[in-house]
Amino acid sequence: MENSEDEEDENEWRNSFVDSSTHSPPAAAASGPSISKTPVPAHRVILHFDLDCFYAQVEMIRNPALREVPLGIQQKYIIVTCNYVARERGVNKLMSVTDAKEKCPELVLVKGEDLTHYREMSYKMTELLMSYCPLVERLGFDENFMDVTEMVEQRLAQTVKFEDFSYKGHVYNHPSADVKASKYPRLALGSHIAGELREAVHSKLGLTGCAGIATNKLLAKLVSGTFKPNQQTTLLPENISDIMGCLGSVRKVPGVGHQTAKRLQALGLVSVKDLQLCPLNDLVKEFGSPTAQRLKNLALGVDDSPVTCTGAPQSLSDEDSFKKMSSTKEVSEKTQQLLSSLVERMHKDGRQPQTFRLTIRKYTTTNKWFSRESRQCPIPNHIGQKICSGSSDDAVMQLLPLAMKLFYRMVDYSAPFHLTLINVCFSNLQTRAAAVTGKGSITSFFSRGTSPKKSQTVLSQCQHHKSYT
Ligand code: TTP
Ligand code: MG
Repeated sequence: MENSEDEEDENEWRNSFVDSSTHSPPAAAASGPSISKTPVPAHRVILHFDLDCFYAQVEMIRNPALREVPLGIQQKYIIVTCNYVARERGVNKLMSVTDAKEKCPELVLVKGEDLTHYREMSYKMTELLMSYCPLVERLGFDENFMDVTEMVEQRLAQTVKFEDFSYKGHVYNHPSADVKASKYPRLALGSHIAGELREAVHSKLGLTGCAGIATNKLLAKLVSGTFKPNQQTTLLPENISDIMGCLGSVRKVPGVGHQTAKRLQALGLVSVKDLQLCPLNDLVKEFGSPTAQRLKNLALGVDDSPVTCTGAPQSLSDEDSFKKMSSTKEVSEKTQQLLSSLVERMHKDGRQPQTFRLTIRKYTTTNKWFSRESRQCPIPNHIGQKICSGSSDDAVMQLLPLAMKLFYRMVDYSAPFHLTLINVCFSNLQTRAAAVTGKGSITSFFSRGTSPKKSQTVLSQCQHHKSYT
């Protein structure tokens, strides 16, 4: 089963650093440093965390016997990830099951279509990071950015002698022992904070991962995977051009998606170097000024975009794809099944959904993956209340006819039809009740079971931090 939440694009499973030319960038990101209107602290220290072989780690925690064997996580016919034992034997992420078995016949496969455990662990990770510093932004399920500038400034004020310590972990393009912490002391302190956080994630959640330490999100993300698994790397300002140059194709730059890369190619710009050297005016003609500047900045490793506190998702959804569904009976059964798990998750969330949306994908030979169609309707209050109160079976039985009505508006069921996907989604999630019960706020989403008082503190810190971005 494939699930998606608002934080994840429905077609791409990761949506931050969205394709620069197809989405309007945030104001701060749109402008280059020279024309930026929002003040950005001069010396930011940004961390990027990326967990190792995430789904496989979760399965290995659930069943430690899997640690010793090559393990692949299977969704349909694809290995979405595999542990590092399997990687040593030639298995890679996104290999077909057939190819993976050929490379490594002893590969153990675990089905990874139900995301419940991955989602739970993913939010635990974000919640743990937020307990150290509230400025945390999620990127997909296993990546988080963190702006630790303030933590660093506090430590800086208390640090007397930098001679006593060096960088923690690797320093990009340097033997780290050779780099003195007195050189870029903020980054050095950031590397120690990253080390402590990775240690906390390991001791409290049992997870290992990589971290990147740099002066902005783009660079922190790029540098974090330099040494894998379970290592960390700091990027010094003097090595920014090295790391950007190493990328080669523009497509490797986070923020340059498929569409942008195609348009850049049409201008003869294929490599990061091409983009760096291209006159800004040529880019402005094709993309308009803000996006042109943003692209140019990205190619140079400049990224003023703030780390934005991730709130609870704006919607919850669940979906499944299949080769062929062609009867209303199957549609009704599948929709009921999807609704059951979605209603359960919505109940745990605590907010009351106001809108229900049904999305289907019809099979077409020309446009196999991008022909989604949706219809939505309001959810009557009495059904919304059933979801909140935990009368899940009742809620599902009353939602199902609504869903089928939406389906009939999209599909003429008197003629043959061929569906390949169904998605059910609750949106417009109301937190009004939350104010009274303490459930359903952004922070209660992360910290269920903690006192509302503590949640509010974290949230107000979060808002406070946001104000400088
Ligand atoms: P990644 O961080 O790309 O991969 P990973 O954490 O498994 O491995 P690495 O050690 O190289 O970081 O993705 C995180 C999880 O997202 C991954 O465990 C499985 C899932 N995933 C998908 O569902 N679809 C995909 O296309 C990819 C690449 C990953
Ligand atoms: Mg990962």
